[in-house]
Amino acid sequence: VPAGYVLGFSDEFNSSGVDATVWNFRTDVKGFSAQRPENVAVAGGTMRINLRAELFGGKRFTGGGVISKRLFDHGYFETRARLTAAPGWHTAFWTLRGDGSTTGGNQRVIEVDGFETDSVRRHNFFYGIWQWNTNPVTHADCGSYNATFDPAADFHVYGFEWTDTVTRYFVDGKLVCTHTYPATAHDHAPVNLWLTSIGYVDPGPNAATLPADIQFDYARYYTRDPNVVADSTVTVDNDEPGYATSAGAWPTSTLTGYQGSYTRYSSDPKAWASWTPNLPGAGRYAVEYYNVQGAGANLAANATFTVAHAGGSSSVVRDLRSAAAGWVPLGEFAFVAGTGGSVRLVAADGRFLRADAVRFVRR
Ligand SMILES: [Ca+2]
Ligand SMILES: [Ca+2]
Repeated sequence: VPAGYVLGFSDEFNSSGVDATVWNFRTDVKGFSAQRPENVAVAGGTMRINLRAELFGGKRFTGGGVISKRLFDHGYFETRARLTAAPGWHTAFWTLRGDGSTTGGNQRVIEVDGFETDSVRRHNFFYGIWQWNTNPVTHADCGSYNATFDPAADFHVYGFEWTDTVTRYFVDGKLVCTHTYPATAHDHAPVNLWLTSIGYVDPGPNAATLPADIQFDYARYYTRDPNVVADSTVTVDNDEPGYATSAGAWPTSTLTGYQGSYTRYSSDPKAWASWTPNLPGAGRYAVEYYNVQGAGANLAANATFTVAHAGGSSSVVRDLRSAAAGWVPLGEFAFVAGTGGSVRLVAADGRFLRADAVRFVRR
């Protein structure tokens, strides 16, 4: 485990049966196989993926795997696994947002492959990052590592560290590949963890070599900050750190705002307010402004929000007079970690400017 990390999650697979509160099953049909929950078992201290020759889902073979129900942010992921020598199988320890029913779909943003390996060349581990929400889809390759051992003969430890500027890949604790990139190169949306094996290697699995199996001894996730959760929402309320206004009078209003909190207003036509969050990780966030209840007639019809984000600055105009009370969406933007992003509000028509909370919801 790289320095500075603490354990944030683990399943040691030491129970009897797959923990349904922790894992979904891979159930897609892809390549040469259909994936079935029936092929996954936890017993004897490991999670076993059984690989079979059977007719199911229009395929002649079945594989499977588990996908974490929870999302993960940046961190260090590790497993200990014994692979298979049966030909035709593609096994991976990897991340992608999803529930196991498909590897496609619009929910996917980023994929980080902690290892992928094909059983026919199973000593060859390949690594990379896929960015799925761009056109064209991009693939940043860390290259590969050729192990001197046979991964099907015994268990070995496989780990990868993922941050907003680097991925590092480890085998048996040894750093084998380092891939650096600018913090703005990828959208670092949270991901689910996949431990899976499917028939995917030409010319396909061979029934004479089946059944076979893959075993995983554990799945562990380490984080730099145990207080950060992947779904974190950062809210900056008025008078909290990160909130600022123009000089001059900003009286406290009798109108309440976010969670019944107090709010401020200004009638100065040159007034501005700004909110600067301290974001736990780089990635895409939905930005929302809290529109104060009951303030309609005094509010700006063309309130102008300037959102400073990783890709530059965007201007968003909202009619707060006709908007409902509560959270008003300002759009989704990519941010770097820390205090580099902000939202600044001016009221171009000189009406009241009301300042309450702005929140940043991790996508
Ligand atoms: Ca175990
Ligand atoms: Ca408030």
